[in-house]
Amino acid sequence: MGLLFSRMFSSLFGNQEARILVLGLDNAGKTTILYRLQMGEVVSTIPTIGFNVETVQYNNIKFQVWDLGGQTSIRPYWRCYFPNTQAVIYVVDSSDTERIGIAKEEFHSILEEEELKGAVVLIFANKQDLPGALDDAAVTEALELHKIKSRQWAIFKACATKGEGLFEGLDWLSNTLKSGGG
Ligand SMILES: Nc1nc2c(ncn2[C@@H]2O[C@H](COP(=O)(O)OP(=O)(O)O)[C@@H](O)[C@H]2O)c(=O)[nH]1
Ligand SMILES: [Mg+2]
Repeated sequence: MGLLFSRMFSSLFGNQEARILVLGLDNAGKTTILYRLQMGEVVSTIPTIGFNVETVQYNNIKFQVWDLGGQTSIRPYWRCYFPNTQAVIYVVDSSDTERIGIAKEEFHSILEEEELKGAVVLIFANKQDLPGALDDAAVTEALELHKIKSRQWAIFKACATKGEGLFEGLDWLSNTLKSGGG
């Protein structure tokens, strides 16, 4: 599957530096997705300010992951990672109905960031295999995705542990970026 994903993203941005952020609450399945992509070595760094960032560099594209929620004092430092971001992949634990409200708030506050205004948004309604998981329509509702204005977005059901739904989502993303979104 790594080769497949690599092919999708090769030549997407030419030689231009590009960034794709993979965000969501802790336990959503972000790290699992990063490893599933198999696009290279995952490098984990903890900058002095104290949040963990995982990076996979593929050609000129950086995929970077960190957990939203929690400490508000470190948030200003997230901005270091916003420039040149063409896409945000937002991962939701669809079975965590207790925290879906927090997931919604974090989502909308990230989208308000000036430097992310042009970014395309792909949402994974992850953990579809778990009992009680909200489906894509219910996650759309819970995250209030209809409030998204003037940017391209799409939501896909996924099960990261089985690798299901990831291809479909990333295929949409690469096509959208190819056709000039982001
Ligand atoms: N059942 C199920 N578990 C998942 C799925 N995706 C991730 N997990 C599990 O959820 C936990 C948190 O995943 P992780 O990728 O570390 O989440 P992160 O905090 O967002 O990076 C791990 O135990 C994963 O194995 C999924 O689609 N279904
Ligand atoms: Mg993680």
